[in-house]
Amino acid sequence: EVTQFSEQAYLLHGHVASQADTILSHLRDVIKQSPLRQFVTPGGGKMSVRTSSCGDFGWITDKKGYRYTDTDPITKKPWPPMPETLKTLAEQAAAKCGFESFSPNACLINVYHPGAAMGLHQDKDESDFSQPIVSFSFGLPVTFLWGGLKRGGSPQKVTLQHGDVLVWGGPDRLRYHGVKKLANGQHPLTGNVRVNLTFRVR
Ligand code: MD5
Ligand code: FE
Repeated sequence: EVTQFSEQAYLLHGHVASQADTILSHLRDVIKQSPLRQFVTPGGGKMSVRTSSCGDFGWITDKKGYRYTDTDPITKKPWPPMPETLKTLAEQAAAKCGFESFSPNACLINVYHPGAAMGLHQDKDESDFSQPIVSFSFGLPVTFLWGGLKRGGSPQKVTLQHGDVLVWGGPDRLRYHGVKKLANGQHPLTGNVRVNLTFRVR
């Protein structure tokens, strides 16, 4: 089942639920090599989500700003490779929504514990906004906030559940979005967390 929010914004309900076990085991392998960490934003605040990356590039933030790097600032080594299965699944989801030539080179891994949230923001640290973003959600459900192209106004609320996939491109690529504070809960595959992957072209 597909919900189309807008011209080029889609929610594929439960699309990767049947592959969750495989995907999560790849992620465990990645975070053994590049551990989850809480980044500090340029403003000095510690992010509530725990983050790592895989692929040719990883997204980071520190006092100097938001950017992509080819090495993990903790390990000083290249980010772990993006597991081929994950890359293929992201490309297939994008193709389903009309983005036939999507080939992500960065996968951001965000782990939300109860109380973690992400304020309204735009994903604009990439160089080519004609490339879509594909997101996979696992574990606990969360309320996703879907805003406009400018700050202000009240965003629409959408529940993202285990196995859900978002594909966001074209004019919708630069919408403000965020997630509400994660509520306590337990999920059979992830325990008390939500895992979100975003596949991007840096
Ligand atoms: C999440 N993660 O559910 C979201 C899913 C992030 C982030 O926002 O930056 O890690 S990403 C959904 C998304 C991507 C690109 C554009 C838009 C939404 N949008 O315009 O609404 O944890
Ligand atoms: Fe985002």
